[in-house]
Amino acid sequence: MRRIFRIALVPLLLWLAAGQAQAHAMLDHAEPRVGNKVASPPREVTLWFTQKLESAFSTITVTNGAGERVDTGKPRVSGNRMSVPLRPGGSGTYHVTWRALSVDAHTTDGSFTFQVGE
Ligand SMILES: [Cu+2]
Repeated sequence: MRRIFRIALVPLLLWLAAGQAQAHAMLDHAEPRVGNKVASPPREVTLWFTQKLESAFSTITVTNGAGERVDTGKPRVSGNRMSVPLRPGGSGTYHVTWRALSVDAHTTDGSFTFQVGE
């Protein structure tokens, strides 16, 4: 009895672990694109994820070349997309830091940069 239970349990746990890993909201792509250069300061930053997001607790912080915050606060979440408006921040290296709570209640975070040139 105990042995049968063990045989059944191991594949079940592996299957659960694989399912959970796939369910995390990872960054799929962004606009402006990760590492790219754009000519003028963007009016917003939009991120697309591999999973739908919960709007509460999902955040985007953007700083400009001078290290000043240029995001205007709470991001808009729609399905697997999250975006935040920016105020004018001039040229330089922009840093985007994001934190995402996916609908399966797992949190992921990350950061990337893009360049704004004249
Ligand atoms: Cu997950």
